[in-house]
Amino acid sequence: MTSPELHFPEGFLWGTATSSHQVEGGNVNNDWWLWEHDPGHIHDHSRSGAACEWWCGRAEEDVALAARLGQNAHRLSVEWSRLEPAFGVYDPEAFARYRRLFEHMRALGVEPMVTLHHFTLPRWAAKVGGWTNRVVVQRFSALAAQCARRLGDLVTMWCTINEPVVLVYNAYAGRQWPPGTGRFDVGLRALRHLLRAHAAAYHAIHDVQPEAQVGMVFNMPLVEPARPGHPLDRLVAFLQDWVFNEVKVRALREGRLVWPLAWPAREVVGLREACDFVGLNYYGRYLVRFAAEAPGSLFGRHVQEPTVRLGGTDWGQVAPAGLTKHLLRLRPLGVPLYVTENGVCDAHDTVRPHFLVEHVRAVHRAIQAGADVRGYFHWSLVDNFEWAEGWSARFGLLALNPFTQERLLRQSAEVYAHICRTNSVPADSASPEQ
Ligand code: IFM
Repeated sequence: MTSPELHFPEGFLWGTATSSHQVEGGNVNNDWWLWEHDPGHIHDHSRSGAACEWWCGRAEEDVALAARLGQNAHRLSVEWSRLEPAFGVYDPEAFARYRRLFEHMRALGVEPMVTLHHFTLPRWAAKVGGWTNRVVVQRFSALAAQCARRLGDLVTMWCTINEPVVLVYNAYAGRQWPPGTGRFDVGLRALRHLLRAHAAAYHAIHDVQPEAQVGMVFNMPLVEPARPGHPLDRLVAFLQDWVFNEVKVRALREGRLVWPLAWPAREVVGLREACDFVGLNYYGRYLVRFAAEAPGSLFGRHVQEPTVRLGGTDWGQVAPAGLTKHLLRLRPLGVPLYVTENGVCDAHDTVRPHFLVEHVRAVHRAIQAGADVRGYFHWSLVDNFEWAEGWSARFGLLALNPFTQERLLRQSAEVYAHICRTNSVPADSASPEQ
């Protein structure tokens, strides 16, 4: 007996997500390229190198395969260091390359959702202090206007900034990503500028392309106390949830940065109601335990449940209910929602098929409960360069050998294809037929 299907609204977008530096290859003119070439920054000592060779032509092949697998959308990013290789100088060839790709996608029936900033900065922008410098905010909004002008006939959905808090946490407050400043105050300044940059880009795009849909993308882990009855675990879980999640939700709603305790709120110029949709990146849950010796992580340590730990890194735990919960938390913003990333690091595809089905069901539950979710993008289409983890973290529906560029379909690619083609997922725990 086949199980009943949970159907999604007509026109729902089913896709995968990637970002320029992680797949294009040869992005020599950005801050990450320099960072990777400094020993000690990438845990497995690998480099992005040729990545998935998207820039030199494989993007078209991979997107065509995605279309054959039933996907009708793809989220990708444009590389700022290619479009504006020197301060104020745009490269028409780079715009033309993206035009060719977006035309190809449209011809295949694959809707492009395009991110303008996904972690990387041109070297010239990094040199002047990156997101700590207001000039970079102005240049970003100028870039957004250029993109709308030169690509707006092919792209109607723009994501301005990907995961601002993750970026600030790793790059400015922390030392894991460039520039590796390691200062909380600098992190706060960078965060304010990133939100300003979003607002400025939002208005700049709308000036050129009034019908565009412009949103921001947030990574929102589910943060819960490791010992639910323990007051200090509850306090640190509350604080971490605020810093990672609540601050962004409030920023969009109120147009200002609101912190817990007695920290003063700060207005962000132009931010209020400057969002046509919100993108949610959801990977899992962190259980947090009070740790007096960890002020840098707000006195909380993440506790891993060994049964679901994949690989050596702290990816959070498989917890689809958190996806429903966060979609419903974003619902009062009153704008359409997209799951712009959701995935699992799983080279052997042992967890991913089940993970995928359970998270898609979690999206369905959110829709049933009233959230206006318009699409789901799995991270990622193909294994790619995973920042400080290098090539050791594998998120793709397609397994990639970066030395030979050979791609192999993982089983989860077929599982997802069934969901995309039928616009539905089975209601019970049986996996979709392949
Ligand atoms: O690979 C990253 C992506 O660039 C941003 N969101 C999380 C993914 C997996 O870590």
